[in-house]
Amino acid sequence: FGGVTTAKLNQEPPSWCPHGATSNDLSILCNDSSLELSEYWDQKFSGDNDEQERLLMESSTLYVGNLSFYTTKEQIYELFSRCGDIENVYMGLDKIKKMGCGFCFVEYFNRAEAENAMQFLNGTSLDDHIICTDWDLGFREGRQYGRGQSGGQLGDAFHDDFNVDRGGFGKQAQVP
Ligand code: GTA
Repeated sequence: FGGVTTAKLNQEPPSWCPHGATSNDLSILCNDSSLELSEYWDQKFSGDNDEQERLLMESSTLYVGNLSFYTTKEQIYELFSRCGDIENVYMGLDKIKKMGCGFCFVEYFNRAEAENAMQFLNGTSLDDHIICTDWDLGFREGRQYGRGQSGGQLGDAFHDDFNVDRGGFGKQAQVP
């Protein structure tokens, strides 16, 4: 399967991953809690909370986080198409450098395929990164860009561990 690696599990997902299970956790094989909504709420969504919840409950789109900045769209297709037919993949981009910044959205043709991916791919290792999946309310133009001041993901400005594939230490951690 080309660049996809799924066996190496020497990392924990970051604490900010919306769903905490890793592939070491057998509960993801049979526990529907992996399908529950996370606590993530898109602050920039223009509708109200009820509408956001309704969209999440009906969605066939997943947010995928903690990717290496170097993971390609082809690798995402390769891994996520194991769970169903993919309509689109939108790679997350640093809004200044226009380069990968560690997340993407995967749009399936139907909800059942997206549920498969939530159950079986959350916690998988891809490019030596334990990736995390979350329900998403649906891709809109602009959502592919990181919202942090430096151009990347907002959360990357605050992590305090070293991760060269995600830009080293977070910006805040670099401040003496
Ligand atoms: N469906 O979990 C997610 C998710 N995340 C994390 C990002 N997106 C997500 N979508 C779903 N589920 O389209 C989407 C966003 C956007 C794109 C890039 O990815 O909807 P972003 O990561 O740059 O910005 O988004 P976002 O999502 O607005 O940031 P968020 O989640 O509020 O903050 C991320 C983390 O940063 C927080 O959990 C916290 O750990 C840290 N953080 C943020 N602000 C602070 C702060 N002031 N102090 C300390 N830590 C902070």
